[in-house]
Amino acid sequence: MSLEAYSIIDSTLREGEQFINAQFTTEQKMRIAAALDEFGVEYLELTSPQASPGSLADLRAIARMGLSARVLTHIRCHRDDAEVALEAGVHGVDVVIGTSSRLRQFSHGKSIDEIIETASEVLPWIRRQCPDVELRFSTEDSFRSEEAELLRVYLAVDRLGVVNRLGIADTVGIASPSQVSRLVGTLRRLTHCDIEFHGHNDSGCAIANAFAALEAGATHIDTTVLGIGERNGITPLGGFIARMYTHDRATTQRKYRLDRLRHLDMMVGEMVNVDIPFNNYVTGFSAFTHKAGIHAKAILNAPETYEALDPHDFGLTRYISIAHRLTGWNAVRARADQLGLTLSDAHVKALTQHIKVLADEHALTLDDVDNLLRNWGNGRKIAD
Ligand code: HCA
Ligand code: CU
Repeated sequence: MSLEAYSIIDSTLREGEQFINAQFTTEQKMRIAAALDEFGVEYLELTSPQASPGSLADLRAIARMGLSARVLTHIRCHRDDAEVALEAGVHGVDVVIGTSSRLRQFSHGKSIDEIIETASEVLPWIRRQCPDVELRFSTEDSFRSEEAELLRVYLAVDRLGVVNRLGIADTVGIASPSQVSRLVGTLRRLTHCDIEFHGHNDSGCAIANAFAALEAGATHIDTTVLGIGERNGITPLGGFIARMYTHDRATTQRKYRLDRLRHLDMMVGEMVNVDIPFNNYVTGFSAFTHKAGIHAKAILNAPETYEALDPHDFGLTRYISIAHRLTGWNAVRARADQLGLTLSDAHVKALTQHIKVLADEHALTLDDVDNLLRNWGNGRKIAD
């Protein structure tokens, strides 16, 4: 299945701002916006201008940057919010309202009929004010909402004929890929709108759910850099990109500047004071490391044997570790070649056995192995 015509809505400047450690300055927000734009995301979603005076000023500043990415802001289903948002000069507004019984009871207190009534008043009003604005309507906690009620809301909104996109939100990160697929498929069949998916990662399905949404016909996926957001966040941009690359490498490379991913992860990680996890998609320190002798041999012959992602496409390099008991002679030979040493196969094989014995006794470093290689390479076989 070809998945090319989707857009990324990066919400680092909205959902990401809800991450516990995030406290972006205006200058930091502008740097994030510029870096995401350079990477090639199609949209940036920013915090509601109603949140604080600074949020309004930052929204205005970023809307005026003249980026290729379209600037959206995220607002409640209120006329007041919409009015301020439209005055800020955004390309689009992402309107959200909670539909689960919990949110209806504990958040805004509205019944389903009242939600439909509010949406039927606010959305056409926005459209009248701004005929060209991109308008999205989303339900919060879509997957813990009663399905019949949820559909009643979406169908009523679709019938208004003023909305470009319907959003689905897995607000507490409990949906499975098959649930996402079913709901997106249903909306595809029953409505005329584009479909956006926003998925939290509480139970580890955020990337799989985003992919399932696309396969079922979604057109827009929400991400944040490193996945930052409320609690443990949403679909991470890098992980989503890794997924799309393994699905269709050429399209992913055409759409996005993959070599900018590391800069984005590092920059945002620094701003929110977190290290990039060792096993992070693409940019984790072990993402392109290889250890076992059997792996190393195949990697040296044909890297794709054990690499679904080519590090060079992301401006990165692979690392083959040789200083351990699982090492193999092909990898040791490659290191000798790197160091410009001439050793016979018999020598390399004997040295590899020697390394294994040493590594059983104590941890070795690459320097230790390099010294052994140099000594053996010079014809001086040292004792230990
Ligand atoms: C929020 C909730 C939200 C909204 C998602 C959306 C969620 O923090 O306001 O507008 O699609 O996860 O439900 O982020
Ligand atoms: Cu969210």
